[in-house]
Amino acid sequence: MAFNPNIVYIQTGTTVYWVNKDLTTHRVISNSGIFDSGNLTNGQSFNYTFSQAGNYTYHCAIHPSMTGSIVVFTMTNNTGSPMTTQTTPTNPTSTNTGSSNTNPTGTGTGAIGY
Ligand SMILES: [Cu+2]
Repeated sequence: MAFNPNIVYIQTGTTVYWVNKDLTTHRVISNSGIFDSGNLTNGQSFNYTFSQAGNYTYHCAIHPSMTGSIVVFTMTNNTGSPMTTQTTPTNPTSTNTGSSNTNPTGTGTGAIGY
């Protein structure tokens, strides 16, 4: 008897479902006590949504040798800020209209390579 998969990696906000595919009753319980499925008989399921990053270990209350963990991470971009889903451009009107090319002042035209 085991949890399969034994370790699950998810992003914050993901709901994890446990389904008892065994004929034996099992009970998923968090080691820290944040979730408890109660007894699950064959075919019954339990779900829990992980909203904070962390490593959540759990076991079966009936069979303590059955253990597993859920690793919850927050996806970040390269600035370290949480990624957001952007539906509209934040800056749809360009501020660079090409004025640097259309309005050359021409005062430094001979400066290169003197
Ligand atoms: Cu069990």
